[in-house]
Amino acid sequence: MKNHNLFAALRAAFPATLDAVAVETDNGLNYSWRDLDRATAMLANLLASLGLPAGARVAAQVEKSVEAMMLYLATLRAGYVFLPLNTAYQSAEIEYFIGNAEPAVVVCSAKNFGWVSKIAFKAGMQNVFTLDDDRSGSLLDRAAHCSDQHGTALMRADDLAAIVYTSGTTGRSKGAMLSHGNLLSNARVLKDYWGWKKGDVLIHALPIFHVHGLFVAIHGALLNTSKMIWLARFDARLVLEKLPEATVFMGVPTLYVRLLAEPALDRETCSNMRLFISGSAPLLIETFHEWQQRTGHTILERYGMSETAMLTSNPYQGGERRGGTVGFALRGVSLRVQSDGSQSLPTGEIGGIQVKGPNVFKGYWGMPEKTAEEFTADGYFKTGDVGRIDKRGYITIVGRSKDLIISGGYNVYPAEMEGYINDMTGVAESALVGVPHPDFGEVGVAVVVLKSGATLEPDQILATLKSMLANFKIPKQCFVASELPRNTMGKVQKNVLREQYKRLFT
Ligand code: MLC
Ligand code: AMP
Repeated sequence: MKNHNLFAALRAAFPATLDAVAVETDNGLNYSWRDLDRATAMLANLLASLGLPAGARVAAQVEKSVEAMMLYLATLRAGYVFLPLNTAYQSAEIEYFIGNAEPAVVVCSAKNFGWVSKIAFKAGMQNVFTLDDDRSGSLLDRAAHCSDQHGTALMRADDLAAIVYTSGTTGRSKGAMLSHGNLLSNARVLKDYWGWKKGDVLIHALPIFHVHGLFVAIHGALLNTSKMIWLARFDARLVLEKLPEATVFMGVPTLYVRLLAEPALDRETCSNMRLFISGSAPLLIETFHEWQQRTGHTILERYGMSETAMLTSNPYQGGERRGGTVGFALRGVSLRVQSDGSQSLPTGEIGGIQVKGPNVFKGYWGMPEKTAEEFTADGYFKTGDVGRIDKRGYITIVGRSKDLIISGGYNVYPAEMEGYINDMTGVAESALVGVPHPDFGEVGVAVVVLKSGATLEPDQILATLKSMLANFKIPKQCFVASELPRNTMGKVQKNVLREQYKRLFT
């Protein structure tokens, strides 16, 4: 049987001599290709020594580090399923993910070991390790005793490689199950389409617990034998400092906005660069044009999802990169725009975007009914995004049918936040809406109606949310209102609230 393990393909792209630098960090460390090979073998051996069942999940909520990336690669190599978790998540959120995904291994930072291990042990898990961004922790201590030789587990294309939690289109967070075949096919298509070439150097400035930083960026660089300049976190000045040594940069729109705010950004700084890629949220046309003027480069915007990896892209060559559009469906991706009544719409008409292809996920972990709801009878996945295709084939995303706020590239799910607010003593009901924001693109604003006689202040509501939930989810403003606008059917009119607060930050 052919081995479809994604790691096998990435490993096959390592250079023949393994001495060259594969990853250079912002604190002066260099990791060679040999280091990646040996350390992933040691970590894979550690995982293999735990006697985990096939398909076991390895959950990681750790700060960004090269070792954290190695843990991901080692999980693939050993044939287990990686489950990345945003570092901002607090205990209620982690409890949900652990309860839902039932990982066999949990890796967390030392400072969180107390509460994370309590949750994990309560859920019956035995393997909780620590890993910090200074190369310390019990995971590395244990792996240090393991052999630095390890084969690559034999996988079918359909076997799971990762579970990525996303709010999806409805309900609570759902684990999108991505297979080795999903991820590898996408990585290969992007390698060709974005013209990755010998000598490319990628600035990796994104978090590695989401599709963009974990898959698009890392797979892109590794599959092309490209060095990564590894930044622990996005810092506009540091990116500017590194640009002259790099050729490829990937960012969410907020990163471009923040880079543009740096006076030192100019053509000279970007003269070595080949490609700037944006995605995960809409890139404003103003940002697109300003970038062109300041740097002489045209940002290439692409569109994707946790459930599908990348779906569309503006062309790298042989066509115009059109601002405000997300380009064309990638090779192998069938994309159509449908009406509410499931009719395919003619060119230019706006409707729901549906997709099919080798990159489209296997379903939501443990939720067969939810999975079935999100697919059409003929096998297309309903993205929850609304868009149109123009005469030339360019796809434009005009909105979302799913109630979702994308803030600085992170998803905030209004129903989840409203649930927490509604549970507070004194609250009758609430609505969370997304409004434009100059830095994050869009942010949440909460409108809360109190029960008669209650005296809750907006600051108290925000402070309570902050004590429970990931910081990026916290509404940037909260208002107490006497009622929520409703239509004749009694449904809350979020569009009215969006209109009312649209100039709050701009
Ligand atoms: C941080 N904050 C945010 C926020 N990030 N608020 C709203 N939205 C965000 N995205 C808030 C924090 O809560 C905190 O508030 C304050 O800002 C400072 O926090 P920080 O951690 O110091 O922020 P910073 O480091 O500046 O982070 C901003 C950022 C980060 C833009 C660098 O958000 C980021 O890395 N975003 C990228 C997300 C990403 O990779 N998405 C890809 C998803 S994959 P307070 O009040 O606590 O001080 C996907 C599929 C696809 O969508 O197509 O790619
Ligand atoms: P996630 O659930 O985090 O994977 O977010 C995926 C969602 O991000 C998509 O369904 C889109 O709504 C949005 N998205 C990703 N890329 C773009 C883009 N280039 N333009 C507009 N929206 C985007």
